[in-house]
Amino acid sequence: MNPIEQSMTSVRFLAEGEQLKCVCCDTSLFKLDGFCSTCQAPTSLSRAVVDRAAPSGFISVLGASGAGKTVYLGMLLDMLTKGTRELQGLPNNSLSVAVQEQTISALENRQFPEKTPNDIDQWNWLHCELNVKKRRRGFFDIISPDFAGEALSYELEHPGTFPVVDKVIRKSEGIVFLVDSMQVRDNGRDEDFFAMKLATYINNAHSRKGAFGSKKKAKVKLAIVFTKCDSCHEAVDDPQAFANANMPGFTKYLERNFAAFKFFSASVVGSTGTLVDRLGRIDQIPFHVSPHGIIEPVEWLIS
Ligand SMILES: Nc1nc2c(ncn2[C@@H]2O[C@H](COP(=O)(O)OP(=O)(O)OP(=O)(O)O)[C@@H](O)[C@H]2O)c(=O)[nH]1
Ligand SMILES: [Mg+2]
Repeated sequence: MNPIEQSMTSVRFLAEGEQLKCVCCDTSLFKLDGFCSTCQAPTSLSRAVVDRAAPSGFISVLGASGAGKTVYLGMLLDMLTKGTRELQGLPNNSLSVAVQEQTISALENRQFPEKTPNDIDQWNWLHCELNVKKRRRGFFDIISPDFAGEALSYELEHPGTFPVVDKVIRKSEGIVFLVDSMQVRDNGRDEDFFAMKLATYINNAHSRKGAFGSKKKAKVKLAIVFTKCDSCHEAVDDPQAFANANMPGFTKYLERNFAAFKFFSASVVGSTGTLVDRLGRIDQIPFHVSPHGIIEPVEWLIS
């Protein structure tokens, strides 16, 4: 929008008494469709949150490219929709349904969903109404974008390139931090370094000062989830011990800087096969869907 268009739209909206703020970064929105000019969150999401008038909170799902964010989010939404003993959820916009649909349809066709593109306007944003049976005020909405892992990595190296990452992390009350368990087992130090970089970024976004300027531990809750545990049984029995053994720098950093964190293990499929074509391209084939440990991190975060 050019400056003249923007001021005309602003005048019109102010005249109509309409004032909508971005749910992610609080920028005033002067268009009913499209994306926020600061963080690129879809305007429809902000409108849906205002219309619901229920308490809402960001729970972001972070992790390197290939850690399993899209698969995890899609399966999480599917399980919440079906409902568990403690939680019942309902997707609140078409983008949320798209996350669920892409994952479930792909898995049903013995495929994994496509890699998330780096263009922010192609990301899906999950907005799910939760009915938490144990909470006194039982209704709570959770919001999370399906980030592209490469965009996240780029933002860690060059802060400010993807402002949406910073805005969402600052807004998040809880974070599901996905780590590929197979990569940790086979290539531990690289994962350790990436996880430390991401934890430092989160810590900076949530840093707090105590008395006399001393630094206090960040209050945001971190659920660190080892994904793809169907292929890495070492991480299933005791995820904390697995982390201590394979990601020593990361675990020490968490102990020093975060007030609440817990390790989990998860998988979406029961087993996978590897397909190599004549050109040497490798493809993973999910044999059957058998979710494990998907809901537990979210239950812990909102408890
Ligand atoms: N064995 C196994 N593999 C999985 C599982 N979940 C995901 N994968 C594999 O991990 C790959 C990446 O999963 P995605 O969910 O697309 O990863 P992502 O974090 O969204 O990646 P980006 O979109 O690049 O950020 C999939 O294509 C599968 O090969 C799982 O539960 N078990
Ligand atoms: Mg993805």
